[in-house]
Amino acid sequence: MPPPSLLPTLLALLALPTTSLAHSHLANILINGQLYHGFDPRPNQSNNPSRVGWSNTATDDGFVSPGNYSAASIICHVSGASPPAHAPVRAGDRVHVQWNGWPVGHVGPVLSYLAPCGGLAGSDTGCAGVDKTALRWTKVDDSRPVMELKAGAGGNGGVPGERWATDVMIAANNSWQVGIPGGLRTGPYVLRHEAIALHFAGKKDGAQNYPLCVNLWVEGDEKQDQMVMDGFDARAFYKADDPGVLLNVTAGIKTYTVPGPTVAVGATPVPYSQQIASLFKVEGTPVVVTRSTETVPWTAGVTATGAPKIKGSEGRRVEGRD
Ligand SMILES: [Cu+2]
Repeated sequence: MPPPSLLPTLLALLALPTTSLAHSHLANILINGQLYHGFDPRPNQSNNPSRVGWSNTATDDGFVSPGNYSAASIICHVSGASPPAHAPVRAGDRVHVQWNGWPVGHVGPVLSYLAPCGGLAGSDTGCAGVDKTALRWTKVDDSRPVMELKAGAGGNGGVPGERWATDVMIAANNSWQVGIPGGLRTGPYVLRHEAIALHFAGKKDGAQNYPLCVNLWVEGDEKQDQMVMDGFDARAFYKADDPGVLLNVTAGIKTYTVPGPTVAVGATPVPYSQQIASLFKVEGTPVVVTRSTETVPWTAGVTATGAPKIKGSEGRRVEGRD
């Protein structure tokens, strides 16, 4: 505990929007009480080989700018690359993703998209083997209303504490629950979870997108009607002058226009009132995909991405038991 005289200074520092400090990444993925690992891009971090979070080269824990909205870095962050492992989840479950903290000043929407990997070239290793530019996305959550004006706050909307989606996320221990639609069919999917920080969005190219990807293996419920998936290319989601990414949030705004596609029919976003912190109970066992349609539990000897082809076979080697 610091001396009382220092406290106001420390609190003021915490509230400052920072340019180079205190960005973030997805650290943990929690599903039904089980923990799966995200990816920490900062230098000298040891990342779990069985992580389900895609790697990236944003070593400053930073963001993608509007100037790169049509570049590959907007798909799954800078040089995003799939790990071999996938976190198992049932259609209809909730996936709880947790950031490594979130700065109070970084207000904005929290968005989630899913893309199936099944059927794409390379999907014999699930999402590990596919070309990310071939992924086609369906929006499953746009955190609407994104900003909920506090009653009696005088209409000074836009500032931290006015119940932006990011305020709700911070209150839930920097986490967000993503509803996995009950109508998904069985197979490998990439979850693209994205927060957009708007504290500098009043100037062109000032918004900060944090698009982080996670591999899931969804067990579908065949009794459910199958959801119709959309086919959006992430490089066409946003434009630098969209009203949801080029706006001054400190100016007292009353409405906010969510950027990107609309949420798909059949999606099951989790409302603010149900966004709660959750704790993991045990470490989960991710799976690797074999023969496109089946999985095996992760083992220490698993190799998938870039593994040499088995001689005389078109199939990739997806597991190696030493
Ligand atoms: Cu930041």
